[in-house]
Amino acid sequence: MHPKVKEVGEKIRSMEIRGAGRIARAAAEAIKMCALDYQGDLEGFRECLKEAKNYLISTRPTAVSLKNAIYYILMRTDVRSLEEAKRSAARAADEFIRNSEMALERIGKYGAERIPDGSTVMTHCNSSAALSAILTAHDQGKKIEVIATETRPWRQGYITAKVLAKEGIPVTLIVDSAVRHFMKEVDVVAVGADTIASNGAVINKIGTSQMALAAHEARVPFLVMAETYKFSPETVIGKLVVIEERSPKEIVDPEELPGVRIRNPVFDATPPEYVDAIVTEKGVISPYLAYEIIKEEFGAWIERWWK
Ligand code: RI2
Repeated sequence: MHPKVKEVGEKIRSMEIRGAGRIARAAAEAIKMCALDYQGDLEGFRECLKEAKNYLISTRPTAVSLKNAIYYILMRTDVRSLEEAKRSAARAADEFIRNSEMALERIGKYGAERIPDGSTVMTHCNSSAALSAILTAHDQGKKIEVIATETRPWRQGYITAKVLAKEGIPVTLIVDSAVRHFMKEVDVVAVGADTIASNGAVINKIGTSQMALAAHEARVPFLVMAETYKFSPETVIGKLVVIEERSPKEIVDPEELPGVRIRNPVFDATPPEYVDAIVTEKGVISPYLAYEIIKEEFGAWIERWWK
């Protein structure tokens, strides 16, 4: 396997590279390298890319962004000559990365509209898309405060809190179990997404669905910031989103608790009825429009999956 693919795959698996958008862009870059460096015939090229695809996808099973990024490239290599296929792969990878960065900017703009001046925003984990909206609102001169959850076991909330503090945004870090306690001080919740299913369910960092429940109870708007490549075409044909379970060692050393079963699911599903809106680069939509987005963005792919 191409060394870059191996390296990126290992970093994604170990979460050195993490975040649904970031892993997608890193995978696109790795596939590009793999394509450009390939020596051999067209058939071998396809095999090589397929091997890279299967390996990269296996590293994190939940975030569809990873799969969508790779398929975005592979779908564009269906050409007759090797040289053309290599060029198409490189072009598609660059295009995916550029579009993904532009999407983040757009989401920032649209999302900021939903963050009022003087408001307190609650966020979970570390989402570039949610941060884009919060930072844009701040840049627009809005006086906002943020409550960020720690996000056990990886504590990605520390990254979020540091970024916000560096920008001069007042930020309070809380433990995940304090979400409901603080919800009464919150005006809007903004989180990211790893995958959005065709029924509008949002799969995001474990704890997101509890936050959505608490927001629903307190009548606080619950917003999800997600690029359209976080929508899952596979869910249209009935596949269920696999929730990744990682090593219990990420929580505690099992030897400290003999006889105790420890489980570490890293994502959960928030049903659409708890989501007020999904902010995408194509606009702010109801979660119930997920199927439409999937059809528009991935119609051709769905056909392929059916075959
Ligand atoms: P952006 C992360 O997953 C979090 O669940 C976060 O909310 C989501 O990806 C989206 O992140 P992890 O890789 O794409 O930390 O918005 O497990 O950056």
